[in-house]
Amino acid sequence: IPDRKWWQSATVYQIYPASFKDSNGDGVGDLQGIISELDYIQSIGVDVIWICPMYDSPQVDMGYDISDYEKVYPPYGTVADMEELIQKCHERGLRVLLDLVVNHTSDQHAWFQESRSSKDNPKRDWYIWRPARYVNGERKPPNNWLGNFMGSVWEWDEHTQEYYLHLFCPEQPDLNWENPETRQAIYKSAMEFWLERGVDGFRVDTVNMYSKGEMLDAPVTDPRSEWQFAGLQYCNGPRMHEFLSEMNQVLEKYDAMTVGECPHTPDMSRVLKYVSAKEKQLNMVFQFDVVDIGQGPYKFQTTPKNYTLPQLKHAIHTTQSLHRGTDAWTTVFLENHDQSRSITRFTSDAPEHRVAGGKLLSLMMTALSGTMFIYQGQEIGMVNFPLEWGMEEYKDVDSTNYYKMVAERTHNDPVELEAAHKSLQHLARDHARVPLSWDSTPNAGFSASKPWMRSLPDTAACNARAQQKDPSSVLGFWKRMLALRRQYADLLIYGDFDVLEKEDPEVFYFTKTYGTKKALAVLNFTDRELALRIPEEVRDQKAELLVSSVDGRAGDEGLVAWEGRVYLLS
Ligand code: TEU
Repeated sequence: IPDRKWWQSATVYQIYPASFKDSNGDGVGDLQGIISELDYIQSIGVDVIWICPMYDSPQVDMGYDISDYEKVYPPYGTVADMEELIQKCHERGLRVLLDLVVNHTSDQHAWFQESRSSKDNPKRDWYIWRPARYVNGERKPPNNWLGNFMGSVWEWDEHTQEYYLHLFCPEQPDLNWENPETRQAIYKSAMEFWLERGVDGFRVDTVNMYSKGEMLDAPVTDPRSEWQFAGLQYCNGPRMHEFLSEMNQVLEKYDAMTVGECPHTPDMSRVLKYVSAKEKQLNMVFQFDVVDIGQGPYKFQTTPKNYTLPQLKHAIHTTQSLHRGTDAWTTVFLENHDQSRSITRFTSDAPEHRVAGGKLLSLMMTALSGTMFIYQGQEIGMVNFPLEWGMEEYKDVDSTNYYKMVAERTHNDPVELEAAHKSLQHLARDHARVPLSWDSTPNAGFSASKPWMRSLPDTAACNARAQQKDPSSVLGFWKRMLALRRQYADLLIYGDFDVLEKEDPEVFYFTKTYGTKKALAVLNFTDRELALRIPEEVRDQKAELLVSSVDGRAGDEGLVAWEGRVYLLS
């Protein structure tokens, strides 16, 4: 089929450099660590690696606060190490994506240092500065928007007596995309510098936040707070498509691929406009329907695990529908560095179920259409922190700021603090950021010394080296499924998705259709045995078992706990 693109059938492996592999024993992962494990990465059966920010940074938000796009964070290595990594990947046919973080920089970036130095500095307008408003003589920020990491999105600057905008930490001031000079500087420094060095594309951070619109007050949804959720206002602003068209001209010169992060976008026609091929904006996006499941606008104020299987089906249906009858493309992912572990969230991390849960989710994902993304550790079935771990193990600013906010708001009410801790046990970004469990030696074989984050204790039950030798492991199953996905690409990667039995709370049934070919997935989302029931719509067809997530199944017997199957229908 001539108009298929290489990135459509690709599987991308996401690497978090701080926690992948430490080659020099300082407790922090690094680029040479990644280079040393390219055999491992390739053995999974992936085609592309995406490296989370490895740029120079004060690390207030783990590298999403960049102080120099053209330098590497010294504990990770150098630009020369990056060149070596890109070359070694290309030699083996692996492509390389970098994280493009250009909604904001670090406050330590030279651009912001100049911008904040005086009101008439030529770079003043490269960031978003506004005067205060005064209410009853009291100084107030320009609007009531809540930042992603708690508190106002506005920071007062004593020196020049104005506020600047930061949708994330105060140390992450937002760039002013309205200024054409700023945009040119971004393209040159953050994009062309690395495209010239051979990178194959970008995962584009917070890509729908560049155009801020009018910045009016957000409606009050949390009466306890002065600051209100404003995601629906600062995402998808009026000039987004114009900015992305311009950015795409740079990308096109290098034939670079893009996957944009697209939070707070319930309107599917907006999503479609970003990823429709004829619009020439982005190749694909990460929608949040699945990972935000069960959450309102306030992530940690949600009771953990309060979602139902019908909700999960609906969320998956939403993202899968994007490419149906359109010229758009979609993505498949359950984890990344901002999400807790999928086995814990969507199945069960109890010792007797975690392997089955990991395989069930692997089978589900590999049967969905779109470009597939696997996050480091997911391939071996890593799970969330043990419940005994205290607050001192949570290092992420998203987690610690939330906990601090609850402490302040409730004057350290132990019940409220316990609830906050519980919520973090389920949803904190920290769970994804622990060192990868390589083997069962100290520090999980990640580093020769104490790692920057504590490694998981259960390395005997879950580590990469043991699973590499064991075809019945979660890793063994991923390898098998990725090969099968390639073999049945028409159905599994490009097929049309339909949910059957939408309201069934225990079993997820879906079909994939491509021309006259058809497959049926049957997934038991409970920890109990269930009788096999084939939905009426497909009951009169011959079903041949293609694969089960449990070894040795014939296909006509009941489903064991967390078992998933794919049948070919004819
Ligand atoms: O995330 C942006 C984002 O919209 C969220 O997923 C965010 O992590 C969440 O609101 C926090 O609860 C991206 C990066 O993936 C994230 O790691 C960065 O912290 C953020 O941008 C700022 O660059």
